[in-house]
Amino acid sequence: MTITSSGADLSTLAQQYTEDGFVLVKGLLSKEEAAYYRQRSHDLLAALNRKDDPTWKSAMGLSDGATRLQHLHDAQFYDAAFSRLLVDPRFTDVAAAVMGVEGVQLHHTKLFVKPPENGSPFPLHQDYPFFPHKYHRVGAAIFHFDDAPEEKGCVRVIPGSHKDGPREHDPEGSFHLPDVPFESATPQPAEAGDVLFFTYLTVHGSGVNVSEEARTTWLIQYRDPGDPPTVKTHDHSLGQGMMLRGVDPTGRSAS
Ligand SMILES: O=C(O)CCC(=O)C(=O)O
Repeated sequence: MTITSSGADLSTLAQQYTEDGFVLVKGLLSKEEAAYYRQRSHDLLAALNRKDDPTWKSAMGLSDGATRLQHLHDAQFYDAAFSRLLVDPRFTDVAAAVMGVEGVQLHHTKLFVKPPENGSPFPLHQDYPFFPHKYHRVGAAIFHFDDAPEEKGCVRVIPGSHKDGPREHDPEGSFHLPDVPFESATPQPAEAGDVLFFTYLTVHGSGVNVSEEARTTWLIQYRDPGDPPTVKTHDHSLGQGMMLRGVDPTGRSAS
């Protein structure tokens, strides 16, 4: 049995991920670390002062009115604190274990702040159509830098949905799954420091932040370096292909 530095048993986490398509690792970061990253996230977004809002058009139907979302791709290219998290063994050991491989490669990262009262939801979707790979060994880890109860628009997943494989998506559309009821996904409330790992085939989304506090998360999309993309897409991400754990057995750099 291998115990992670957060106290979790790696083989149990891997079993859950295989069975359910996701696993919530409690306390992977300490509360102090989460608070530190929360502050850095908000400072970074304030310093950049970007006006673009990545709220999905298809998210409109999930809220009563207009919602807002702040984001930043590839925060590790702006602040070295995020680079350190990328190679932190507490994260990379779990990412390797759940994929059942030694090497973990970076695909991209996304910092999200859902502002209080009207933080944007994400309609249910798979990440697969955005960047399909041959063996589907691609996943996401959502780091929670503050508490994310249901009223803050926590992530929801449909347990076991990854087992049905890639779903039909409208290539011209927004890639959300309008035929899957939002309520069919199970909320995954999390505390500051928890990290939610899920496969890119797992159907997931999240609700509106109707609380009085922002929800702050950092999503790291990782993959098995031995799993090649089948479509050349989403390759603009800075640092894609960087090894986060182990060695790239293919000798191939980012593609
Ligand atoms: O952060 C969330 O609430 C969900 C994000 C998500 O589903 C995505 O970026 O694909």
